Amino acid sequence: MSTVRHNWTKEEILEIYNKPFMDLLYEAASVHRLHHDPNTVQVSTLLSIKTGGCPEDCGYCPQAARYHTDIEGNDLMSVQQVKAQALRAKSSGSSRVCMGAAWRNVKDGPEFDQVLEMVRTINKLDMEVCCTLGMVTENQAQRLAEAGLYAYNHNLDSSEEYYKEVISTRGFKDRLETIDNVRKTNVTVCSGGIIGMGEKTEDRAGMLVALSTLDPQPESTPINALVAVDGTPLEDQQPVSIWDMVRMVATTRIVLPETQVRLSAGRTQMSREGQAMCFFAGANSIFSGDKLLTTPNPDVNEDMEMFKLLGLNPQKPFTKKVQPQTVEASDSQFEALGEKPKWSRPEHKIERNEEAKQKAKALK
Ligand code: SAM
Ligand code: DTB
Ligand code: SF4
Repeated sequence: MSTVRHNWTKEEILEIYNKPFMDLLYEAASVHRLHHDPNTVQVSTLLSIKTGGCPEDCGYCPQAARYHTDIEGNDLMSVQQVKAQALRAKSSGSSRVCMGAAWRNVKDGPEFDQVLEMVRTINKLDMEVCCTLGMVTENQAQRLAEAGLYAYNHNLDSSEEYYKEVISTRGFKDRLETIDNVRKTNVTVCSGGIIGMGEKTEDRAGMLVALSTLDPQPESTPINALVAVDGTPLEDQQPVSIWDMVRMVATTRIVLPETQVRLSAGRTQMSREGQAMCFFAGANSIFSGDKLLTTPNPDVNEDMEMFKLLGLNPQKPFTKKVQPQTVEASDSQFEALGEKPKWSRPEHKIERNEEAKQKAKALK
């Protein structure tokens, strides 16, 4: 019988998060060992296939067009460019490629068709393919599934309450709806969030309530520590302490026992000792490659040295679920519907987001 619980309360999760550190670590490591090989860590490579110029106002994000950040924007990459990057990632020991686009949502048309071809191409390299393209409809999720997509990343990012303090251009419910649309296909769900945005411990627990009560729970959960980028509304946030990071990873492991918990943004601020504590507490995946989407990440060789030092082995692709079959575009059963879904635009004002926007205007 499965021991996965879908009825966690915020109080229960807070009690776990606030346990004496050693008790928390011991409990998380015990849960981890019941469900996973503790010496295997999945290695996933991020690829920003379309960078910058995003219409959304996510307070943490350097790719939002309205803020003034130093990133270089780029149009959608070609399938050939993506294939070359995927081959590089494969040869460096990565089993998954996660392609990110700075879009609010997917729109049917030539660009989405190009992304579908990227999915087919990488799946044929026998690597797991993940996409994070913003909100998707069920039909779009089915088309991604048919192309051979293994996972779709769509983060809840924080608690429902704190979400409103960070983003005004869409609502928390939209995020849940996209996750639901992905769930209707055989694509696995990757959903997690960010800590260090000024949220309270209650919000971290609230996010874990939202993730753990999903049934089934997400197959993977990235835990990002905010990378505070100059020009974004959250530029002045203090770095997350390693103790908070370990507590968050450990608590996530306990409430999402079967999920792959991924150390995501923020690893450049973490020592090897800190990361080792996270792996002990149940993290079993990393983003590798010297860049995340637009910000730095540890060097691949350094990561491999760390794996050697800790006796960790990279997970082979399709260990958790069989490889999806790729259906060619000409044999597709799902046509583009050209839907224009009414994703919400709450448009409430967030003072610090407005300030960052005004500052950017003044600099232009
Ligand atoms: N545009 C799509 C979306 O927002 O769903 C996909 C790309 S978006 C960059 C993917 C995720 O990256 C966000 O949900 C957030 O969790 C994470 N992220 C973005 N900027 C970050 C930052 N500065 N620090 C930590 N995580 C960040
Ligand atoms: C996730 O949870 N973290 C990744 C991935 N999913 C797409 C992105 C992190 C982005 C960090 C900021 C940047 O590099 O732009
Ligand atoms: Fe756009 Fe995604 Fe960045 Fe938000 S997180 S601004 S939706 S790229």
